Amino acid sequence: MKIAVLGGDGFCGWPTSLHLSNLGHEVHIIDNLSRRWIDTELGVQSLTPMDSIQERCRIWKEVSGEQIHFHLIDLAKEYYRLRDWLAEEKPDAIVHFAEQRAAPYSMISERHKIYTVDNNINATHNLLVALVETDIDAHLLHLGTTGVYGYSTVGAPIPEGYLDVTIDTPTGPKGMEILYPTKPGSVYHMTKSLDQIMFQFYAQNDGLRITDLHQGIVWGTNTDQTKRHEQLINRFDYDGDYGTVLNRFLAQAAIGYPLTVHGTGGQTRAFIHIQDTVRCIELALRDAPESGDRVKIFNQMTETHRVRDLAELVAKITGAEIAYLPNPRKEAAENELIVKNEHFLDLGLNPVTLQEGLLEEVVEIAKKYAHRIDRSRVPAHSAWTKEIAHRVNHDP
Ligand code: NAD
Ligand code: USQ
Repeated sequence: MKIAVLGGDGFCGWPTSLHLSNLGHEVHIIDNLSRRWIDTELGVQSLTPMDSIQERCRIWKEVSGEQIHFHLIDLAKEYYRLRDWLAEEKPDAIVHFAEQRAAPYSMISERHKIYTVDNNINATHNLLVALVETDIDAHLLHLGTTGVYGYSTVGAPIPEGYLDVTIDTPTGPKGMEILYPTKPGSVYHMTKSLDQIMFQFYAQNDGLRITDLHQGIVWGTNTDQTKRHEQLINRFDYDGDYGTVLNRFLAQAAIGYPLTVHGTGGQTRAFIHIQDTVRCIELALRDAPESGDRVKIFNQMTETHRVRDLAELVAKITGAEIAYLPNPRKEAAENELIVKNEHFLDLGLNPVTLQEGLLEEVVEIAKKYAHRIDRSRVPAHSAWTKEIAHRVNHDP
């Protein structure tokens, strides 16, 4: 297939591009490199040294013989370039990673809230309009988040996107299926909730073929393909805005920084290893919906863990200390979480688990590049409300 990977320079997009190229697909990365500019804005860098996207593609050609094409396009701001590119190249499938993905970044200030909404909503909507205008019938796979469900689920398992409900009507109770009600916990998660409505509309109105993957927190660094050359190494965010919890703990352990647990660490979240992310994309590409189908929604996660349990696990492996800090976020202090993921298991996913020693591999990566960590960029400063900001920054 000819596959466009939107956001293919990012943490999930780069290993996905390599994985799909390795399977023999013709891969085109579209990216505006905004994530690299955000590193500059924040004064941070990936723990792992990342080459330019052009250099990464050159090395991949040397290693594999396969060409990955790169196109510098801003999906949110350059609608006509995007439309013309799609009309000319006519990809069979489009994998859409190209959004501002950090919840803390989306809550830093009014500018960051507005940027996140403008960028994410316009990128997704421009893409949908361009698909309608060009009539190319490509299968669109979007990376959504398990966070759209919220974390107050009264202990009931979260289904894959849709909820069966019974409603009282004058002629008696009637059953119907609805999109699972969203309860986003940040401006970033709110944009993913809005994406869902746009997908529902364009699938129903224009017959677009869409799969929305509700992905958990991705951990790990490398995949089979990124390991093939030092310069193919994946991005690894450790800073307080972009670093996700498990990878942050691993980087912190590598420099002897007490593990930064927010609150009691009673938050339970869904997780998936980066190797399984790329495999899930491959599986979902093979299971495309037909025109006229409802949006397919898969929960792309393999395990759930409580934050303090992860901290204890990392502390046990590495000897790190744990620090329980005031929580800069507005979120439930403790929650249960059960997430259904039968779709991917049925399609043949054989998940990588935390217990398989892979944690140690990541610890080794964190140790190898520990000299690149700026300790002052480890704490998370972005607070969800002015009151929380006051409490976090002024209370002893
Ligand atoms: P990332 O920030 O590393 O990569 C996103 C890429 O998209 C970057 O290269 C960026 O430059 C590009 N991009 C952003 N806006 C763009 C625009 N307007 N035009 C063109 N390119 C643009 O993020 P990631 O961790 O790879 O996440 C990818 C997707 O997966 C996101 O949509 C995110 O919401 C979702 N996701 C990520 C995780 C995770 O733990 N990393 C978990 C669940 C879901
Ligand atoms: N946390 C800590 N200490 C830290 C960092 C985080 O205790 O140093 C806690 C947070 O308070 C939160 C949990 O760990 O309760 C998860 O935080 P996170 O930053 O790892 O994940 P999150 O903000 O939810 O966002 C990440 C990705 C996002 C994706 C989402 C999937 O950045 O793109 O959509 O995971 S999900 O969590 O399912 O919504």
